[in-house]
Amino acid sequence: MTRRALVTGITGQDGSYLAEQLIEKGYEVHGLIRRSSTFATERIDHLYLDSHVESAKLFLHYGDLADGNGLSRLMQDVDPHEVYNLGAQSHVAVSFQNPIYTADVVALGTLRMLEAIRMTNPKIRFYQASSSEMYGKVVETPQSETTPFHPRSPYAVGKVYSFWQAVNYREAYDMYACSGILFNHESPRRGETFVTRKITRAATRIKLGLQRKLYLGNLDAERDWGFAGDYTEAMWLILQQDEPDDYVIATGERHSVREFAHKTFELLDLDWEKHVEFDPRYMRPAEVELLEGDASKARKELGWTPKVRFDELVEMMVESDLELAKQERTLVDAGLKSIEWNGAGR
Ligand code: NAP
Ligand code: G4F
Repeated sequence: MTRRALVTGITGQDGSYLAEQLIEKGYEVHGLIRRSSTFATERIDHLYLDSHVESAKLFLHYGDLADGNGLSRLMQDVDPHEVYNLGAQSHVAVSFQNPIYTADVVALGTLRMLEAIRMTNPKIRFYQASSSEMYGKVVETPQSETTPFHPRSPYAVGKVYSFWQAVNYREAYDMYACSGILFNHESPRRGETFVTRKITRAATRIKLGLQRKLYLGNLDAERDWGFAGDYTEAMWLILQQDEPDDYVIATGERHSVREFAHKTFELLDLDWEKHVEFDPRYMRPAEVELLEGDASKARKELGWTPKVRFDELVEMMVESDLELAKQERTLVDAGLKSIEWNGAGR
């Protein structure tokens, strides 16, 4: 029997890796997408075209986590075996600017999904994209499943709400609802306003004379950065267990934003201090200073380990963005594109 998965946030970084992996495993994948005036399916377009997944099925449906009726209808139409709730306004800094919208999507959106499942078929397995941001002002290091939460942004508060809704639906209605508490994970598909991709995009453009400066905020913040493709494998594993549970997914290694910038520019034979400038606009009203995860439960119970480590992750992102910058340079040299000189405000 073909298994069906419904993925919210399928056009995002994680959604694209997860969709690829589910299709490879033989799933029929259904994705929720938002209507916009331009196409936003760049990260998943290849799934229609790759010959090795020719026989697989990917179906996209318009909807929004803010529209509960639409979610219920979709749940009935798709009748999935597994639901992965990855959709979110996922940018922490933006959540300070749009707190109510963020709460609607990140917090109530999860509740709408859980209700749609409960009313349609409570046997559906549900994965919630929980976040290490929930640990916020950390009370211990490393952080594990037993570490108390202290969220530091509207986004993180919304994620804590969703985490507890998933626990409550598990306990109250015996539903298979789980959270992966994922620490930061990156890739060449990472959104360009998150700090790692912002750095690799800028450094490679600087290398090719397409940009002069990179403006950043807090260089001292430390994160436990892994590779998104490894982390989406963990999402699937979490839904394959006999009993539903919550798991921390992390590498157990932390590095500062400064180290990430240093490593990136070093790979390009550039001195990062000559190109990086401080811009107070990127400071947050409340900061999460450090995150480092203890994924020993996932290692023991899921058999999950991260394959890609920090150095390899930075190399992978630099290599991919250098290719993009070369393509851009060709267009500029041919007079088909003008140069955006700096990255301020992005
Ligand atoms: P992302 O690249 O920002 O993707 C977010 C996805 O959510 C996009 O597909 C976006 O659609 C969709 N979305 C936004 N608002 C929506 C709405 N109102 N209704 C339906 N869909 C909506 O995020 P990601 O890095 O892949 O992360 C996936 C999930 O994991 C998110 O929930 C994030 O909060 C969580 N998480 C991420 C990390 C990390 O380090 N990446 C760590 C822990 C947890 P559009 O393409 O139309 O914008
Ligand atoms: O890359 P970031 O924006 O990621 P952040 O805030 O850690 O959130 C990401 O990871 C979470 C998991 O822990 C996810 F839940 C969330 O959805 C998202 O994917 O910022 C990382 C650090 C922060 O401390 C920030 O203050 O980098 C610092 N930073 C310094 N300069 C910057 C910048 N961040 C951004 N985005 N842009 C800057 O110029």
